[in-house]
Amino acid sequence: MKALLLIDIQNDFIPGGALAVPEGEAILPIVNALQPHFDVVVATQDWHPAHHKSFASQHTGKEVFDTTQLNGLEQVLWPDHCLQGTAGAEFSPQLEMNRVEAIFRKGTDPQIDSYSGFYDNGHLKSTALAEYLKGKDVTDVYLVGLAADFCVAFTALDALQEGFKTYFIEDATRAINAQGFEKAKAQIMAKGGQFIQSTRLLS
Ligand code: VGL
Ligand code: ZN
Repeated sequence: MKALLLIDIQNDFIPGGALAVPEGEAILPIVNALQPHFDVVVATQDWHPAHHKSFASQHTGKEVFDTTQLNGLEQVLWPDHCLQGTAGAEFSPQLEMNRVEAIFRKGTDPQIDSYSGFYDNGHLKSTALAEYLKGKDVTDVYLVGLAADFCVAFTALDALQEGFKTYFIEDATRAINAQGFEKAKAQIMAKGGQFIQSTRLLS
């Protein structure tokens, strides 16, 4: 079985949002067109409480996009984004949601950041996404969403580690940083992940 994972397609990651990914809106028609080609469609949702430790606002003397250490891991400090219950945390109104059968929220622990849909950055806690997909006999996962170099990339690495055949639909993602994306891409390919274009699935 094949699953399409919609990663963090939320207002805050789209131009106009708090942590806008350049051209983030361009993926929406592609993501919507892809959905009917899959057995299972699930979504992840970045869902932070106020005062989340990934926010630069919580670290005196630090600016947005500075880095710090958090629980022994390097942490980029972000603008406040995807606050629980706010419009920025909602899925884009242009995202087709009827086929989405489950939503996995992440980043809910104020002390721990969570890019991947499967685990937090330190692999301390699971979202149960892997078990959910395995319970549906999913063997292949296809990734779309925002941002290519953070949440989509981390989800791809965890999917590979969980033993899923992993496809990164490159034109259905956009990155915050092009160089960061190239680095992540090399890492994912080295672990067996494949990068494809949506046209391969849509024709
Ligand atoms: C993301 C930074 C912080 C993402 C989430 O969805 O890629 N990036 N939180
Ligand atoms: Zn976040």
